[in-house]
Amino acid sequence: MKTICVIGLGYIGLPTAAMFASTGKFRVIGVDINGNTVEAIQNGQTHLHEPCLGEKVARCVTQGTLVAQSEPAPADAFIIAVPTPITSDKQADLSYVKASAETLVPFLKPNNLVILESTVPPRTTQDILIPILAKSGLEIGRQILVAHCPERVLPGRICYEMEHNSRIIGGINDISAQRTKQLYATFVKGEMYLTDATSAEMAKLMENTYRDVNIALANELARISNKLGVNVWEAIAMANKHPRVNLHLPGPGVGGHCIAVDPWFIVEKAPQEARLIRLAREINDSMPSHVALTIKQELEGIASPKVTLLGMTYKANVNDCRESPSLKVKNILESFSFQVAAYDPMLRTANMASTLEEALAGSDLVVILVNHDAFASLDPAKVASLVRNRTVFDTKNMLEAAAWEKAGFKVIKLGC
Ligand code: SAJ
Repeated sequence: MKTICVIGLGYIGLPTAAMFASTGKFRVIGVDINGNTVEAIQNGQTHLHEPCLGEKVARCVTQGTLVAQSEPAPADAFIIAVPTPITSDKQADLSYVKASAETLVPFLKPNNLVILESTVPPRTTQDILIPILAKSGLEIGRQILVAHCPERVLPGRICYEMEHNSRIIGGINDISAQRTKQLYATFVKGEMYLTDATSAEMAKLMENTYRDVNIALANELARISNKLGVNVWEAIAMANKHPRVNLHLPGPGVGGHCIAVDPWFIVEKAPQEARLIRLAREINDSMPSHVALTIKQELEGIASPKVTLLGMTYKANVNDCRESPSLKVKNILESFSFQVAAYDPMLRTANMASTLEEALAGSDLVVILVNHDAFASLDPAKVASLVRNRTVFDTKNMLEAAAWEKAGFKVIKLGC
């Protein structure tokens, strides 16, 4: 049986390890520097809220096909799936990628395959990964095969998409790409497209940049529509009836660890040329303050106002707060000295209301920041009975305005 060593047991590494382990064809060693993560997985548990992942991990650990530990071990293939955040000056922080590559050098042996899954700026595989692996003294491209195989799965649907999405496989040479394809073919049902490592890095960044620029366009259209008295949601729905139009939707900003980050990796490599990409980032980053200023305007004249923010995660139906626009809205409102109550059915943290009732009690403005399924069943009459002032600001167009107006609410929608 072949052994795969997966470095990094986060949102991508753990599901990847579990998918390989579930095939029954491999012994998978998951490695993480976080002792709590390792311990949880050793006990068959996972800290990630993803459909099917928990039971998959538990089953693999019980069957012995997946083990977790804090150091790498000899293996046939190594997969690096560690975070690549950005620094405060919007440069890719590759320290985790570099450190992971360094830790596996002592374990490399001829005929090994090393795959980088982390999202990285173009040329990282060639210019950073290969020189580190070369410290093994083995010939890269012949004795050690190397590929960049970017992950493309959507949080909330990770297990399904990992199996069914197509994949881009960027080998440093043809044999590296072929070997990587063979490995992933053990569980991937989607097409696999072979290319070189740098093109694969660029293609991954282009996917998220496409979405970021499209959302920035939607956010700009929302602000224009607001000025012109147009309902942006209806206008976008109608424009999207055109067979070649697919406008994305406005909102309080773009969060998550991917779309709000990855476009900067292109800007970093080509700052003069990446003008639209940079502007889109700036537009999306300006949305939390636009939302906060709309709230401030609405509360003018109310002494010591209380605002209730519904939804603190970066998007619907996940429990992930990274780069969440809601947190930025909350911080800005607190800087205005407003009383801010935050509630999220997906999260339980100390600085948030533990019940919806507590968050709504005595509120002057209720703001929907995330379209969690749970909010679709909010009862306007019940909310009306708890708040002080009946005003609701819907940044995700999820509330049925007529029902709320019937319960006495003033309904404000972003982009209307
Ligand atoms: N958002 C909008 N308007 C929209 C769509 C999204 O404001 O029309 C916001 C969301 O609320 C959220 C942010 O954008 O704050 C990002 O959410 P998302 O669902 O668009 O994307 P992620 O970050 O969860 O996952 C993306 C996916 N990329 C693409 O769809 C091209 C996923 O497939 C990638 O694997 C993932 O990034 C990644 O890891 O790179």
